[in-house]
Amino acid sequence: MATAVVAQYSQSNFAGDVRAGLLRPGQKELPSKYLYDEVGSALFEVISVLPEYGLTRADERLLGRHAVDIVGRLKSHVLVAELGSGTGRKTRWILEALARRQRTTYCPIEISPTALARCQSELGQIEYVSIVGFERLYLDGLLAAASGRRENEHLLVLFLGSTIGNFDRDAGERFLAEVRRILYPGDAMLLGTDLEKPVPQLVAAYDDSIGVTAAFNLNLLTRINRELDADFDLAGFRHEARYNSPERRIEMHLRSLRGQSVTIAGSRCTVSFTKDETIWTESSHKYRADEIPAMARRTGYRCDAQWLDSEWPFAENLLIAE
Ligand code: AVJ
Repeated sequence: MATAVVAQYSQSNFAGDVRAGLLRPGQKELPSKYLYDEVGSALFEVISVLPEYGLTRADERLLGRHAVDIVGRLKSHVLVAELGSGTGRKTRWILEALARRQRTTYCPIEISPTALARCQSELGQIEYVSIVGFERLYLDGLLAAASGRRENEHLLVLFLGSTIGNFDRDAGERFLAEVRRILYPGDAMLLGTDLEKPVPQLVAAYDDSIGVTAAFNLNLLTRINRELDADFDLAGFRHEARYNSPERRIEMHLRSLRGQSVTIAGSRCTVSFTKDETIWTESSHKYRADEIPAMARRTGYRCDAQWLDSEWPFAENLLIAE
């Protein structure tokens, strides 16, 4: 049905974040949100269908199987806001289940304009669903979407795909608490979390045999070259996925294969790398099913229900704001 996009302005500071992350003492890092430019978002779509990467399929399987049960646990009249919708493919199940009960407004919140456009065309045709997209960072977008809620409309926040795993554990909890401050008691959040599994399986999921994840990671350097007028030599860096057991997370790094220096004109800096030094580009934390209800309680929710996939350990968690 109706679709619209609200407010497009650049909300983040790529040049400044690159400069800060590469000049900091110790481990160099880049924020993982910058992986998702047009090419990065397209590569992630490919990753999500790789045989080694079962996460997205597990998420979608759970939503497909349990959408009716999930929706049945919500109050009537919900406004749906999705954090990092991507192309919105998995969300169809939830929207269709909701639209069977009532007219529904869906607000995808997404920093990638191409992903947002795809989401709007993918989901724009569902009867009784109107889409209002927000090209914003998560909390800004959620505030904006929540301000459009009608009286006695409850919010359902979708945070799928284990995107929460990109935050460190503490920051993930702080984020849940910040979302909670925007919610009213009785509002809901559907949280997808990837669960622990054998390390070789996890490493393969983030270092696939045909190199799509490697391209996804290295694309960040081409993006810096293009948008910030830098001279990274792509052949001088290699993708690496490692499991950090104490932290229970996969880390993606880009390893410098030799001593080298790189000039990033748009960030007004030159960065030097020693041989084998890495740039840490992403973390993907893994959870135990029983730690989610505990996280929920600490951040102002109760975990009303949890659905688990048996093929690829993954949990869909329905949190209700207390
Ligand atoms: C989209 C954040 C869930 O962490 O598994 C996939 C991103 N990175 N392969 C993840 C990703 C490398 C993905 N999330």
